[in-house]
Amino acid sequence: MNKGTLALLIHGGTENWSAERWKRRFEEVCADRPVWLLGDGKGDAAEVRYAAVWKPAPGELSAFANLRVIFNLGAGVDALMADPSLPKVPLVRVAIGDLTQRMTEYVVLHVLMHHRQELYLRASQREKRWQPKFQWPAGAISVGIMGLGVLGSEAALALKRLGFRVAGWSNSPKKIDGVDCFDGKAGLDAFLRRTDILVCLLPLTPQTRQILNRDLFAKLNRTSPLAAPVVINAGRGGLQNEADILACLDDGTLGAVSLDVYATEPLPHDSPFWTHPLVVLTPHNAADTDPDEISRYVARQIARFEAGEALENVIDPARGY
Ligand code: NDP
Ligand code: OXD
Repeated sequence: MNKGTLALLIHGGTENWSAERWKRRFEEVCADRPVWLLGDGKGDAAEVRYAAVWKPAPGELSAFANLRVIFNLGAGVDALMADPSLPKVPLVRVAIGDLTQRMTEYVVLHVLMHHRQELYLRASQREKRWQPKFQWPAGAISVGIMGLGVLGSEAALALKRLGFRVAGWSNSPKKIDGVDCFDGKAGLDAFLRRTDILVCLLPLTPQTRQILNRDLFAKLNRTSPLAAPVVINAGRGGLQNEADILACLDDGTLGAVSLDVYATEPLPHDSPFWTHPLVVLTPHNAADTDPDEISRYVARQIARFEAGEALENVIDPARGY
């Protein structure tokens, strides 16, 4: 029997994420089924049962009338959810240890960077200035994580182990050992009030768009042991109001930011973020996941599906994540 074709819809990406590289990987891990790269012109759209996608063009997936499952090759599905023609089949996202571990590294790195006054110390080095400032212990600093899902909960535990006071905020109530958990609109202000370093690991949905704005920044701990609160965003650029970030850095509402994601990516050359002394910028690589692991994960999900088992990490279309 002809196994359902897996179609790959891959756009953009680095050499390691190129369409051809993905095709070779999937041919290896799905050796018993045809793997069709959209654009190579050889496949029959009616035979396609599965699609693995990275930044597909809006409408592209609607070409497959017999599609059963869509696999997004990343964790965030906001771009797919914005496509009104997205086929109404299960949409599976990536949630694997390799990605989580890399995001935890990013969060720990940037929390420590701000806690240990790295911006000040690097500037001192450039100016040959031997002038250490008082250093608070980790236990004096409250880190607040927006989003206590796969990524946020793991980062929370790692920060807890380093001695920080850690809180988190999510949609539904959570219980995580040693982490103060807040939820819903009603819990947001209390969560912000105690937060010195805010880490955002939310998905981008209509409810969270531009949630990182001046009103929210003004509610962070105004008596922070850090000179002013710090924001770290590795969720999505659409979560942040970029004009507000710049204005709040300039008037002291915020002390510094670390940004991995932006409203427009790649970040335009004329963005003030590139040169702002209080911005630590990375090019959306907080969790640059191993593609071999991702292709094996997708192959495992297809095997589960065909064995009649439940798919894992399926998006809830009503919630949008
Ligand atoms: P999850 O779906 O596991 O977790 C999302 C969390 O956000 C959940 O705790 C959820 O609450 C909470 N949440 C969602 N909406 C709201 C809301 N309106 N109010 C309060 N809390 C809310 O996602 P992941 O942890 O796997 O990933 C999070 C995001 O990180 C991705 O969507 C993606 O955008 C981004 N990402 C960025 C990467 C990068 O390299 N920069 C790499 C990978 C992901 P609840 O638990 O109650 O549902
Ligand atoms: C993702 C990402 O969503 O890379 O996985 O941002």
